[in-house]
Amino acid sequence: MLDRFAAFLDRHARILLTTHENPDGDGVGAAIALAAHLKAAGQQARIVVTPALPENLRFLDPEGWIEAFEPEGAHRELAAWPDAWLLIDASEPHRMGPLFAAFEGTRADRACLDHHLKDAPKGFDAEFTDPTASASTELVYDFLRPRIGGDLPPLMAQALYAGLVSDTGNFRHSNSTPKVHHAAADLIAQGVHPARTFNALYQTATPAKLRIFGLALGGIQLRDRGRFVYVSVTRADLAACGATHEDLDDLVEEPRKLKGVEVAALFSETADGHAKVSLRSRERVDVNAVCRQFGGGGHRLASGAKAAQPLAALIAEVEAAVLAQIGRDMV
Ligand SMILES: [Mn+2]
Repeated sequence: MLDRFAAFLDRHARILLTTHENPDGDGVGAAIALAAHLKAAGQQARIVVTPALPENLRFLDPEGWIEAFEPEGAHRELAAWPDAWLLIDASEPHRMGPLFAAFEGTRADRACLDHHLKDAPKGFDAEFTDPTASASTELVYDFLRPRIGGDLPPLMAQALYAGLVSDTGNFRHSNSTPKVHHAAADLIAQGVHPARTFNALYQTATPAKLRIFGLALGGIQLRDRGRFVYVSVTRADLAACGATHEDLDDLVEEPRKLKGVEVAALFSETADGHAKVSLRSRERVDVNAVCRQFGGGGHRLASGAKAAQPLAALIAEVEAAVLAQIGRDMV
Protein backbone atom coordinates (compact mmCIF):
# COMPACT_ATOMS: atom_id res chain seq x y z
CA MET A 1 0.00 0.00 0.00
CA LEU A 2 2.76 2.46 0.95
CA ASP A 3 4.64 1.74 -2.28
CA ARG A 4 1.47 2.61 -4.16
CA PHE A 5 1.28 5.77 -2.06
CA ALA A 6 4.88 6.67 -2.95
CA ALA A 7 4.13 6.19 -6.64
CA PHE A 8 1.06 8.38 -6.32
CA LEU A 9 3.04 11.21 -4.74
CA ASP A 10 5.84 10.86 -7.30
CA ARG A 11 3.39 11.28 -10.17
CA HIS A 12 2.35 14.75 -8.97
CA ALA A 13 4.07 18.11 -8.68
CA ARG A 14 1.58 20.28 -6.77
CA ILE A 15 0.03 18.41 -3.89
CA LEU A 16 -2.68 19.86 -1.69
CA LEU A 17 -2.94 18.29 1.75
CA THR A 18 -6.16 18.62 3.71
CA THR A 19 -7.71 16.85 6.68
CA HIS A 20 -11.17 16.63 8.21
CA GLU A 21 -13.01 19.71 9.46
CA ASN A 22 -11.86 20.74 12.97
CA PRO A 23 -8.40 19.25 12.47
CA ASP A 24 -6.78 17.20 15.23
CA GLY A 25 -3.17 16.45 16.11
CA ASP A 26 -3.11 13.32 13.99
CA GLY A 27 -4.36 14.94 10.78
CA VAL A 28 -2.21 18.02 11.25
CA GLY A 29 0.88 16.04 12.28
CA ALA A 30 0.55 13.75 9.27
CA ALA A 31 0.09 16.71 6.92
CA ILE A 32 3.12 18.60 8.28
CA ALA A 33 5.39 15.56 8.09
CA LEU A 34 4.29 14.78 4.54
CA ALA A 35 4.63 18.40 3.45
CA ALA A 36 8.18 18.51 4.85
CA HIS A 37 9.04 15.39 2.88
CA LEU A 38 7.47 16.64 -0.36
CA LYS A 39 9.14 20.04 -0.10
CA ALA A 40 12.52 18.41 0.53
CA ALA A 41 11.95 16.32 -2.61
CA GLY A 42 11.37 19.49 -4.65
CA GLN A 43 7.63 19.05 -4.98
CA GLN A 44 5.15 21.78 -4.13
CA ALA A 45 2.96 21.09 -1.15
CA ARG A 46 0.35 23.18 0.59
CA ILE A 47 -1.77 22.43 3.66
CA VAL A 48 -5.21 24.00 3.98
CA VAL A 49 -7.41 23.37 7.03
CA THR A 50 -10.84 24.50 8.12
CA PRO A 51 -11.82 26.40 10.09
CA ALA A 52 -8.29 27.01 11.42
CA LEU A 53 -5.29 25.41 13.08
CA PRO A 54 -6.20 24.92 16.76
CA GLU A 55 -4.13 26.98 19.17
CA ASN A 56 -2.60 23.91 20.87
CA LEU A 57 -1.28 22.58 17.54
CA ARG A 58 0.52 25.78 16.49
CA PHE A 59 3.82 24.48 17.84
CA LEU A 60 3.78 21.81 15.12
CA ASP A 61 3.91 24.46 12.39
CA PRO A 62 6.91 26.71 13.14
CA GLU A 63 7.24 27.55 9.43
CA GLY A 64 3.65 28.75 9.17
CA TRP A 65 2.79 26.37 6.34
CA ILE A 66 -0.79 25.78 7.39
CA GLU A 67 -3.38 27.99 5.71
CA ALA A 68 -6.84 28.50 7.20
CA PHE A 69 -9.42 28.04 4.46
CA GLU A 70 -10.86 31.32 3.14
CA PRO A 71 -13.36 30.39 0.42
CA GLU A 72 -14.19 34.03 -0.32
CA GLY A 73 -10.62 35.26 -0.08
CA ALA A 74 -7.21 33.73 -0.66
CA HIS A 75 -8.64 30.34 -1.61
CA ARG A 76 -11.27 31.31 -4.18
CA GLU A 77 -9.19 29.54 -6.85
CA LEU A 78 -7.93 26.74 -4.62
CA ALA A 79 -9.50 23.95 -6.70
CA ALA A 80 -7.36 24.97 -9.69
CA TRP A 81 -4.02 24.86 -7.85
CA PRO A 82 -3.21 21.20 -7.15
CA ASP A 83 -2.66 18.30 -9.51
CA ALA A 84 -3.22 15.98 -6.56
CA TRP A 85 -5.51 16.52 -3.58
CA LEU A 86 -4.87 14.27 -0.61
CA LEU A 87 -7.40 14.04 2.21
CA ILE A 88 -5.62 12.85 5.35
CA ASP A 89 -7.21 11.16 8.39
CA ALA A 90 -10.64 10.81 6.78
CA SER A 91 -11.99 8.81 3.86
CA GLU A 92 -15.36 10.44 3.37
CA PRO A 93 -15.08 13.68 1.34
CA HIS A 94 -17.90 15.41 3.24
CA ARG A 95 -15.81 15.27 6.42
CA MET A 96 -13.82 18.14 4.88
CA GLY A 97 -16.73 20.43 5.69
CA PRO A 98 -16.52 23.76 3.86
CA LEU A 99 -13.56 22.50 1.75
CA PHE A 100 -15.81 19.93 0.11
CA ALA A 101 -17.10 22.27 -2.61
CA ALA A 102 -13.55 23.00 -3.79
CA PHE A 103 -12.70 19.30 -3.60
CA GLU A 104 -15.70 18.52 -5.78
CA GLY A 105 -14.69 21.18 -8.27
CA THR A 106 -11.03 20.26 -8.67
CA ARG A 107 -9.58 18.49 -11.68
CA ALA A 108 -6.74 17.16 -9.56
CA ASP A 109 -6.37 13.46 -8.80
CA ARG A 110 -8.17 12.91 -5.53
CA ALA A 111 -6.84 10.53 -2.90
CA CYS A 112 -7.28 9.72 0.78
CA LEU A 113 -4.88 8.42 3.43
CA ASP A 114 -6.72 7.12 6.46
CA HIS A 115 -6.95 4.60 9.28
CA HIS A 116 -10.64 4.89 10.20
CA LEU A 117 -13.11 2.05 10.18
CA LYS A 118 -15.77 3.16 7.76
CA ASP A 119 -17.47 2.12 4.58
CA ALA A 120 -15.19 1.76 1.56
CA PRO A 121 -14.08 5.25 0.50
CA LYS A 122 -16.15 6.81 -2.25
CA GLY A 123 -15.31 9.71 -4.50
CA PHE A 124 -11.53 9.20 -4.75
CA ASP A 125 -9.26 8.29 -7.64
CA ALA A 126 -6.90 6.53 -5.24
CA GLU A 127 -7.25 5.27 -1.67
CA PHE A 128 -4.59 4.50 0.88
CA THR A 129 -6.32 3.16 3.96
CA ASP A 130 -5.34 0.75 6.71
CA PRO A 131 -7.76 0.35 9.64
CA THR A 132 -5.13 -1.64 11.56
CA ALA A 133 -2.99 1.50 11.91
CA SER A 134 -3.35 3.39 15.20
CA ALA A 135 -3.13 6.78 13.55
CA SER A 136 -2.64 8.48 10.21
CA THR A 137 0.73 9.58 11.57
CA GLU A 138 1.62 5.90 12.02
CA LEU A 139 0.98 5.38 8.30
CA VAL A 140 3.09 8.43 7.46
CA TYR A 141 5.83 7.25 9.84
CA ASP A 142 5.85 3.84 8.14
CA PHE A 143 6.02 5.59 4.79
CA LEU A 144 8.79 8.05 5.67
CA ARG A 145 11.04 6.03 7.99
CA PRO A 146 12.55 3.69 5.35
CA ARG A 147 12.68 6.49 2.77
CA ILE A 148 14.75 8.90 4.85
CA GLY A 149 18.33 7.98 5.61
CA GLY A 150 19.35 8.68 9.22
CA ASP A 151 17.29 10.74 11.64
CA LEU A 152 14.10 12.42 10.56
CA PRO A 153 14.22 16.23 10.47
CA PRO A 154 13.11 17.49 13.94
CA LEU A 155 9.99 19.16 12.53
CA MET A 156 8.89 15.86 11.01
CA ALA A 157 9.69 13.81 14.13
CA GLN A 158 7.79 16.26 16.36
CA ALA A 159 4.74 16.30 14.08
CA LEU A 160 4.59 12.52 13.85
CA TYR A 161 5.04 12.02 17.59
CA ALA A 162 2.31 14.55 18.40
CA GLY A 163 -0.03 12.72 16.03
CA LEU A 164 0.63 9.36 17.68
CA VAL A 165 0.04 10.91 21.11
CA SER A 166 -3.20 12.52 19.94
CA ASP A 167 -4.82 9.44 18.48
CA THR A 168 -3.78 7.00 21.20
CA GLY A 169 -4.82 9.36 24.02
CA ASN A 170 -1.20 9.59 25.12
CA PHE A 171 -0.75 5.81 24.69
CA ARG A 172 -3.72 4.91 26.88
CA HIS A 173 -6.33 3.78 24.34
CA SER A 174 -6.75 0.28 22.97
CA ASN A 175 -4.95 1.28 19.76
CA SER A 176 -1.69 1.73 21.75
CA THR A 177 -0.10 -1.21 19.98
CA PRO A 178 3.48 -2.44 20.33
CA LYS A 179 4.04 -1.05 16.85
CA VAL A 180 2.95 2.48 17.77
CA HIS A 181 5.12 2.36 20.90
CA HIS A 182 8.11 1.32 18.78
CA ALA A 183 7.49 4.24 16.46
CA ALA A 184 7.19 6.61 19.44
CA ALA A 185 10.37 5.22 21.00
CA ASP A 186 12.23 5.77 17.74
CA LEU A 187 11.01 9.38 17.58
CA ILE A 188 11.98 10.01 21.23
CA ALA A 189 15.40 8.54 20.54
CA GLN A 190 15.71 11.11 17.77
CA GLY A 191 15.15 13.96 20.19
CA VAL A 192 11.41 14.50 20.55
CA HIS A 193 10.47 15.55 24.11
CA PRO A 194 7.44 13.61 25.41
CA ALA A 195 6.74 15.93 28.36
CA ARG A 196 7.00 19.10 26.28
CA THR A 197 4.71 17.57 23.67
CA PHE A 198 2.17 16.56 26.30
CA ASN A 199 2.22 20.01 27.87
CA ALA A 200 1.83 21.75 24.54
CA LEU A 201 -1.04 19.51 23.43
CA TYR A 202 -3.01 19.13 26.64
CA GLN A 203 -2.09 21.46 29.48
CA THR A 204 -3.87 24.36 27.88
CA ALA A 205 -7.13 24.68 29.82
CA THR A 206 -8.76 28.03 30.45
CA PRO A 207 -10.91 28.91 33.49
CA ALA A 208 -13.98 28.82 31.18
CA LYS A 209 -13.15 25.25 30.23
CA LEU A 210 -12.87 24.10 33.83
CA ARG A 211 -16.15 25.87 34.63
CA ILE A 212 -18.06 24.10 31.85
CA PHE A 213 -16.53 20.76 32.91
CA GLY A 214 -17.75 21.43 36.45
CA LEU A 215 -21.25 22.35 35.30
CA ALA A 216 -21.52 19.32 32.99
CA LEU A 217 -20.15 16.84 35.54
CA GLY A 218 -22.55 18.19 38.15
CA GLY A 219 -25.38 16.89 35.95
CA ILE A 220 -23.92 13.45 35.29
CA GLN A 221 -26.51 10.75 34.49
CA LEU A 222 -26.07 7.03 35.12
CA ARG A 223 -28.12 4.32 33.44
CA ASP A 224 -28.13 0.54 33.37
CA ARG A 225 -26.55 0.24 36.82
CA GLY A 226 -23.80 2.64 35.79
CA ARG A 227 -22.76 0.82 32.65
CA PHE A 228 -23.90 3.79 30.56
CA VAL A 229 -23.09 7.27 31.80
CA TYR A 230 -23.47 10.63 30.11
CA VAL A 231 -23.19 14.35 30.49
CA SER A 232 -24.87 16.99 28.36
CA VAL A 233 -24.14 20.62 27.55
CA THR A 234 -26.55 23.17 26.10
CA ARG A 235 -25.71 26.45 24.40
CA ALA A 236 -27.00 28.20 27.51
CA ASP A 237 -24.52 26.20 29.64
CA LEU A 238 -21.66 27.28 27.37
CA ALA A 239 -22.77 30.91 27.53
CA ALA A 240 -23.09 30.79 31.33
CA CYS A 241 -19.47 29.63 31.61
CA GLY A 242 -18.08 31.85 28.87
CA ALA A 243 -17.00 28.64 27.14
CA THR A 244 -17.08 27.55 23.50
CA HIS A 245 -17.74 24.22 21.84
CA GLU A 246 -13.98 23.72 21.49
CA ASP A 247 -13.73 23.65 25.28
CA LEU A 248 -15.73 20.38 25.25
CA ASP A 249 -13.10 18.48 23.26
CA ASP A 250 -12.09 15.93 25.88
CA LEU A 251 -15.00 16.29 28.31
CA VAL A 252 -16.25 12.81 27.38
CA GLU A 253 -13.12 11.35 28.97
CA GLU A 254 -14.32 12.44 32.43
CA PRO A 255 -17.48 10.28 32.86
CA ARG A 256 -15.54 7.43 31.34
CA LYS A 257 -13.32 7.42 34.44
CA LEU A 258 -16.15 6.01 36.57
CA LYS A 259 -15.62 2.45 37.72
CA GLY A 260 -17.97 0.02 36.01
CA VAL A 261 -18.72 2.22 33.00
CA GLU A 262 -18.88 0.47 29.64
CA VAL A 263 -20.03 3.43 27.52
CA ALA A 264 -19.64 7.14 28.23
CA ALA A 265 -21.35 9.86 26.23
CA LEU A 266 -21.15 13.60 25.82
CA PHE A 267 -24.22 15.26 24.31
CA SER A 268 -23.95 18.86 23.24
CA GLU A 269 -25.90 21.49 21.41
CA THR A 270 -24.09 22.98 18.42
CA ALA A 271 -24.05 26.66 17.50
CA ASP A 272 -26.74 26.05 14.86
CA GLY A 273 -29.06 24.42 17.41
CA HIS A 274 -28.42 20.84 16.31
CA ALA A 275 -27.28 18.09 18.63
CA LYS A 276 -24.06 16.14 18.75
CA VAL A 277 -22.99 13.01 20.58
CA SER A 278 -19.52 11.64 21.29
CA LEU A 279 -19.40 8.05 22.53
CA ARG A 280 -16.52 6.24 24.18
CA SER A 281 -16.48 2.54 24.96
CA ARG A 282 -14.31 0.97 27.61
CA GLU A 283 -13.60 -2.15 25.60
CA ARG A 284 -16.48 -4.43 24.75
CA VAL A 285 -19.30 -2.33 23.33
CA ASP A 286 -19.15 -1.27 19.68
CA VAL A 287 -20.10 2.42 19.73
CA ASN A 288 -19.31 2.78 16.03
CA ALA A 289 -22.36 0.56 15.40
CA VAL A 290 -24.45 2.93 17.54
CA CYS A 291 -23.25 6.11 15.83
CA ARG A 292 -23.83 4.70 12.38
CA GLN A 293 -27.55 4.46 13.23
CA PHE A 294 -27.41 8.26 13.53
CA GLY A 295 -25.43 8.91 10.36
CA GLY A 296 -22.07 9.19 12.15
CA GLY A 297 -19.21 6.85 12.86
CA GLY A 298 -15.56 6.63 13.78
CA HIS A 299 -13.86 3.76 15.56
CA ARG A 300 -15.33 0.81 17.45
CA LEU A 301 -14.41 2.38 20.79
CA ALA A 302 -14.66 6.08 19.92
CA SER A 303 -17.34 7.45 17.64
CA GLY A 304 -19.59 10.42 17.14
CA ALA A 305 -22.66 11.65 15.31
CA LYS A 306 -24.49 14.89 14.61
CA ALA A 307 -28.24 15.15 14.20
CA ALA A 308 -30.66 17.85 13.14
CA GLN A 309 -32.91 17.40 16.15
CA PRO A 310 -33.27 18.82 19.66
CA LEU A 311 -30.76 17.70 22.26
CA ALA A 312 -33.34 15.91 24.45
CA ALA A 313 -34.60 13.84 21.52
CA LEU A 314 -31.09 12.75 20.55
CA ILE A 315 -30.28 11.83 24.14
CA ALA A 316 -33.38 9.61 24.37
CA GLU A 317 -32.68 7.87 21.05
CA VAL A 318 -28.97 7.34 21.64
CA GLU A 319 -29.61 6.08 25.16
CA ALA A 320 -31.98 3.41 23.78
CA ALA A 321 -29.48 2.45 21.08
CA VAL A 322 -26.57 2.26 23.55
CA LEU A 323 -28.51 0.06 25.97
CA ALA A 324 -29.48 -2.24 23.09
CA GLN A 325 -25.85 -2.39 21.96
CA ILE A 326 -24.68 -3.16 25.50
CA GLY A 327 -27.22 -6.02 25.47
CA ARG A 328 -25.76 -7.34 22.22
CA ASP A 329 -22.07 -6.96 23.01
CA MET A 330 -21.95 -7.88 26.71
CA VAL A 331 -23.36 -11.40 26.59
MN1 LIG B 1 -6.48 9.81 13.18
